[in-house]
This record gives sequence, structure tokens and C-alpha cells, in this order.
Amino acid sequence: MLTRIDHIGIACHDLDRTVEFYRATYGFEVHHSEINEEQGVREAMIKVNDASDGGATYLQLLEPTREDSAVGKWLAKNGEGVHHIAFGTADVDADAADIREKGVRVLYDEPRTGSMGSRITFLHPKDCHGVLTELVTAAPPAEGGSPEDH
Ligand code: V0V
Ligand code: CO
Repeated sequence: MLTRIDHIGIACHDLDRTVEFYRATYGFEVHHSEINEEQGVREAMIKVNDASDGGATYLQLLEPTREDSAVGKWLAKNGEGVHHIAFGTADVDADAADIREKGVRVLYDEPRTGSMGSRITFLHPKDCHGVLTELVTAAPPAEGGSPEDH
């Protein structure tokens, strides 16, 4: 079951400058940043709010690491802006299977690694009224720690 907005993915040309915009304009700080080579992105997660299921809602600022990546191609065509939305679920495998049965193209056979050790998959934007849609299951909390430790 999809229980919340996990994040909104925003494509940008310059991650550092975009992070600075969100800090200076809204007071948002970076919660986590990483490079995901498989996805071809350098990303910064800005936490906006916690959620009642123990998760949280983020803005995911994305700079491409290569021009032929999903975000690189999208930026060249559209310029900066909202690239995808992501719904949070406790069970990405089950939700992806249910959604696939409804005839929506799920892009991966098995979920792949996303931000902060999460498991992610994507639904084709052409099957979702033009919105690239991601499903996310957060990594389990570390032994003796909180989800914030990821
Ligand atoms: C492409 N299209 C989009 C779109 N990207 N429509 C809405 N939103 C987007 N973000 C449209 C595009 O305008 C074309 O429409 C059509 O889809 C085919 O696009 P294309 O440019 O030819 O590109 P493709 O087909 O090579 O790739 C499109 C897909 C690709 C969606 C298949 O971007 C993909 O695999 N995305 C999933 C992975 C991803 O986005 N990773 C980056 C975020 P017309 O012109 O034919 O009408 S990584 C992330 O979120 C992480 C790590 C995380 O959350 O933890
Ligand atoms: Co994402």
C-alpha cells in the first residue's frame, strides 16, 4: 500500500547552487547526499517533514553525472524542473506486482538501489498520464539506531 509521498525529484544543472537556493530561500538543509552511479545522478535529499509511518517526505535534487543518463536526457530536452514523484510503501515488490497486473509498465523486474539504501522501481510516464512515478521502500533502521542513521 502506498502510504505517503516519499520525495519529489527535481532535475538541476548544478546541485550545489540548487541546494544553496533551497537553503537561502526556505531554510532547508541537506539531510543526505550521495552519488548513484547506476542511475547516473548526484543527489541531495532535503527532508521537508516526517510521516506517521516512521518515514519522511523529501525533495530529491538531482544533477546528472553523464549526459546519456535519464536525468541528463530529460534536462537536455526540458531544462530544470520536476522530474518525478515517488510514493513510499512498506513493500515495493508487492505494490509493483499489483500495479504491473493493472497494465502499467514497471521499468525494473527487481527493485534497484535508491537513496539511503532504499529499494526503488519506476512506472513508465507514458502509462501514468505523463508523470514518471517511483515506488520506494526505505532501508530498515540500523541495529540499535534510528532511520536517521542511514
Ligand atoms: C521521459 N519522458 C518523461 C520523463 N522522461 N515524461 C515525464 N517525466 C519524465 N521524467 C517521456 C519523454 O518526454 C518521451 O516522450 C518519452 O518519455 C520517452 O523518453 P526518452 O527521452 O526517449 O527517454 P527514454 O525512453 O530513454 O527514458 C525514459 C524513461 C527513463 C522514463 C524510461 O527516464 C527511465 O528509465 N527513468 C527511470 C530512472 C530514472 O529516472 N532515474 C533518475 C532518478 P515523447 O517525447 O516520446 O512524447 S534516480 C532516483 O530517483 C533515485 C536514485 C532515488 O529516488 O533514490
Ligand atoms: Co527518486
